[in-house]
Amino acid sequence: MIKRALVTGASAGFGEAICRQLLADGYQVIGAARRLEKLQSLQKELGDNFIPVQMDMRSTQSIDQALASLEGRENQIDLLVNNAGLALGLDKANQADFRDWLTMIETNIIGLTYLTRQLLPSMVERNSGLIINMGSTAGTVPYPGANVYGSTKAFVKQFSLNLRADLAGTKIRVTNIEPGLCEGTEFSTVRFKGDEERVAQTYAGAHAIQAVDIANTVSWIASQPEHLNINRIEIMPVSQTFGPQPVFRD
Ligand code: 8X3
Repeated sequence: MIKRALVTGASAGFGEAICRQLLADGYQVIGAARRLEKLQSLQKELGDNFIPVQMDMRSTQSIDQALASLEGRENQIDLLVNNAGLALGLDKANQADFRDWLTMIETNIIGLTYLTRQLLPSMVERNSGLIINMGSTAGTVPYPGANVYGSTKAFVKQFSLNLRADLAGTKIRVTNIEPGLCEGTEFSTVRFKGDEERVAQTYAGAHAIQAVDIANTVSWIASQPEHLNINRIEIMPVSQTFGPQPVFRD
């Protein structure tokens, strides 16, 4: 039987690359994102095994509507890739825009947990499923300006591990992917609110992770034998290590 995946944040970046890879792996892929027209033009390229669905992760109502439009397919998701998420700003906590914090919490935490909660019962009922959450090295390694972004990803990591605890005794698997510095996606353009010069400065010479690297990782996790659970997988470019030097000030 054909396997079915649901990928959030599917209209660009990691999500789009993950959709392409899963289609190549033989999945039927439901691609969810806010920008329906981008998904529709992807469908023209990718074919009917790619099913676009409009979903705004900041709205539980939008998630409900999206799932209701899937005509029962939502009850047979073999692979949920909770990829949608964002970072906004790199200001210190005393200067950050609280609305940015809220947007990150709503998307990275509330949207992700709500969608997962909606899909879990059918997975448990079928005693089958794989959930891959998009965490970040920022969920483990603090750095200046990561404040709420890093904290949301720490939540995603611990939520993934706690899901494993709740799902003990079932065949459902959960993995947290924790990428470090990534380039070539909208992530940094969004973070720096369109300031392409700042994006270029951030990634100059980094030879950072590419979306296709993460898509390959998802594909590898999903192809592991059913008795194995990859709990966490942390990935950095070779050029990145563990945070900046401390700043001393008299
Ligand atoms: C993205 C990794 O290092 O830009 O989650 O925070 S980093």
